[in-house]
Amino acid sequence: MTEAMLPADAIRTLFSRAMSAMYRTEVPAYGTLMELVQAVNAECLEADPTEARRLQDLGELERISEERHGAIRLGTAAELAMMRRLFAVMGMYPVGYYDLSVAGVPVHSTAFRPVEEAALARNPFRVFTSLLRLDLIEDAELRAEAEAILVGRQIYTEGCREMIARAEAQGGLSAAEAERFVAEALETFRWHGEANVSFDMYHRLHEAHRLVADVVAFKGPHINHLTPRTLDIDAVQAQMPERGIAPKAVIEGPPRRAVPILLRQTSFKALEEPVRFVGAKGAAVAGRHTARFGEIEQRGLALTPKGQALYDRLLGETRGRVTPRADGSNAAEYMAALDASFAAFPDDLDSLRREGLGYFRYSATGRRAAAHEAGAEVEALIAAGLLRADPIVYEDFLPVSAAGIFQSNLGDAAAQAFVANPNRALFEADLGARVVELYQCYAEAEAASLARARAEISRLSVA
Ligand code: OOG
Ligand code: NI
Repeated sequence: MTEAMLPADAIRTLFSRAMSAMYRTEVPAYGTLMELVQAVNAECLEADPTEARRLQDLGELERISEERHGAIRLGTAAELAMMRRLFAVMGMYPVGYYDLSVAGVPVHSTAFRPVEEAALARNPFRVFTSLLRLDLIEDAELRAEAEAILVGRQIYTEGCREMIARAEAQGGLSAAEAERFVAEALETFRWHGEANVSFDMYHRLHEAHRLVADVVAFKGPHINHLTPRTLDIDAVQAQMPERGIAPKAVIEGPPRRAVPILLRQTSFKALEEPVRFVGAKGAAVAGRHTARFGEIEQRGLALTPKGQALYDRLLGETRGRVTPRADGSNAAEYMAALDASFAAFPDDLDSLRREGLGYFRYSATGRRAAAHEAGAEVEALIAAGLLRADPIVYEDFLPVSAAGIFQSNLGDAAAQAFVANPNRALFEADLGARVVELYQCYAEAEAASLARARAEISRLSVA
C-alpha cells in the first residue's frame, strides 16, 4: 500500500519556509527587512480595521505573512526544463513570458507560481526565473567558452532528481519524501562560495555583462533575493534607513494611490560576498561578487489588457519626461512626474470596474432578491446590494520594474543596449512547455466568481 501523499500546496509551504530560513542566514539584512515588514503590516491592520476585516473575509489575511517571491537566473535549456519539473512537484507552473532584452538585460523569463485560486490562497509563493541569453553576447569566443562551462555543471543533486522523478511517477510525494525533496532542492538555490571558474575567466565574463558572470561563474543559481509582501511600501521604504538598510532611490511601478494597482517594488543594494576562484594547481584565489539583495513589494488590483495598456502608456509618458537616475538625484522629480501622469488613471473601485480596467471577484452579499431582480446586469445587482465586487490581487510581475530591479543591483554600468528581440517560442521550447497566458487566470477567476455569485443570488431569491 502506498503512503498518503502530501498535497503539492503543503510541499510549496515547506519549501518557501525553508528558503526563507536559509536566506535569513545567508543575507542577514533580509531578516531585518522581514521584521520591519511584519511591524508595518501589523500597524496597517490596526490602523484600518475595515481593511483588516475585508482581507480576513477574502481569506487574504493569513497568506500575507507567508507571502514572498524569489528570483533565480539559469544558464541552459536543460536547467530550465528541469526547473519546470522541480516546481511542478510543488504545484507551481510557468505563467507569463517576460523579455528583458528591451531593458538591456540579456535574459528572458517566466514566473513559476500556483495558478488555481485555492492554491494561491493557501500559499502564493512564486519564483521569477530567468534564462541567460548567450545569443545576445557579441564576443563569439567568450560565448563558446561560457557555453562549455555551463554544459559541464550540474545544478541539481542526484537526490533531487530522484525525488522529482518519483513525484512524477507516483503523482506526488509522501510527507517523508517531501521533506527529503525540500532538503535536496534547497541545495540548488544555496549560495556557493566556490566559483566554477578562474578569477581571470570571471573577469572576462564580467566585462561582457555582470549578469553573465553571475550565471556562468557559479556552481548553481543562488537565490538572488526573497521578497516579502507589505501592506504599505512607502512606510517600509521610509523606515529602512532607521534599520541600517539603504533602499534604492525610487519605488518601481505605479505611484501611491487610493486603490493600489498591480505591483510596487523597492530593493536594497546587493551584498558583496567572498568568493574563492579556481587557482593554479587546486589553490583557491580569493575575490568578491555582488549579486544578492533584498526587495519588498506591495500588491494591488490585477489590470485587464485595457488597464495594462493605460498603465504602460502613463509609465512611458513619465519616463519620457524624467528618467530616474541611479544615484537618486532626481527621485523627487520622478515621483512627482509619476503622480502627475497617473492622475489620468481612475482611482476608485467603481470607476475601475465600470471602465473595465481591472479584474474583480464577485460574491453574493446574502441579501434575498425579488425574483425579477435576480437575473439583472452586474451593475444593477451591485446597486441593489445583492452583489459585491472585490479587487483580484495581481500575482505576476512587471517587465519595466523587473528591469529596474536588475539594473539597480547589477550596477548601472551594466545597462547595455540590446535590440529588443523577444523569443517566446525558443523560451517555450527550452522550457519544454507553453507558459500560461498572463490574463487568462484573472479572466477565468472573475468569470467563475460571477457565475457562482449569480447561482447563489437566484438560489436565495424569493419566488
Ligand atoms: C529578477 C528581477 C525581477 C521582480 O521582482 O521584478 C524580479 C532578478 O534580478 O533576477 O524579481
Ligand atoms: Ni523580485
